[in-house]
Amino acid sequence: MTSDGIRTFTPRSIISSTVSDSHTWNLIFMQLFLEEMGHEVINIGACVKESLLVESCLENRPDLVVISSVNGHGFNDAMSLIKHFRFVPGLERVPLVVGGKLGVEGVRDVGFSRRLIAAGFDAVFAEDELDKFKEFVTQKGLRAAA
Ligand code: B12
Repeated sequence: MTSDGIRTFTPRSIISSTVSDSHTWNLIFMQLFLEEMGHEVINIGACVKESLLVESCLENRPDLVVISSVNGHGFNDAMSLIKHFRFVPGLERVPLVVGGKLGVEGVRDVGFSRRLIAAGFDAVFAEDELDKFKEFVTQKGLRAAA
């Protein structure tokens, strides 16, 4: 609540890479991007084991979880992650998205999005789809409101 009596909402996001991915600037970029939208961001970094991501989500109860990967193994790592993640009690419905350079064929998707969504992700974004990501965040009601 502000001094004017206006209710405030600060969405909390967790940003994580996948277990095999050691790139970090993508994570920093996504952190700043979400902070600009008013999010409190917990960036748990690169080469994150599935168990660490699960623990962090259970502890911090995020409004949104963003997985970012650019090393080319993103699709496979994300498929492995989602099979585990969605079966953890309490994490069945937390909004979870993945994006970046998910394969080794540039922006070519070859069914990645469809398969990741069928497996339990709420949305999948190509590296150049930041506008679409912003729209997703807004539609979910996850823009900070003063
Ligand atoms: C710097 C760099 C490294 C550094 C990383 C240092 C660090 N601290 O991060 C080092 C040298 C360590 C490195 C290592 C490797 N790298 Co490298 N690396 C790069 C490089 C040159 C730049 C990446 C970068 O920092 N970009 C700046 C950030 C801000 O941009 P970004 O990562 O692209 O993220 C943007 C988008 O992808 C998008 N995005 C990302 N995540 C998400 C999530 C969502 C939800 C959304 C909406 C958008 C989104 O938004 C961001 C802003 O636009 C790229 C080539 C390139 N020009 O992209 C290769 C590149 C990513 N690397 C590559 C590879 C293969 C590797 C290695 C596997 C090489 C090797 N054989 O060892 C290893 C990785 C090992 C591992 N275990 O992961 C490949 C990946 C291949 C692919 N995906 O097709 C690339 C594309 C080079 C290439 N053309 O082959 N790398």
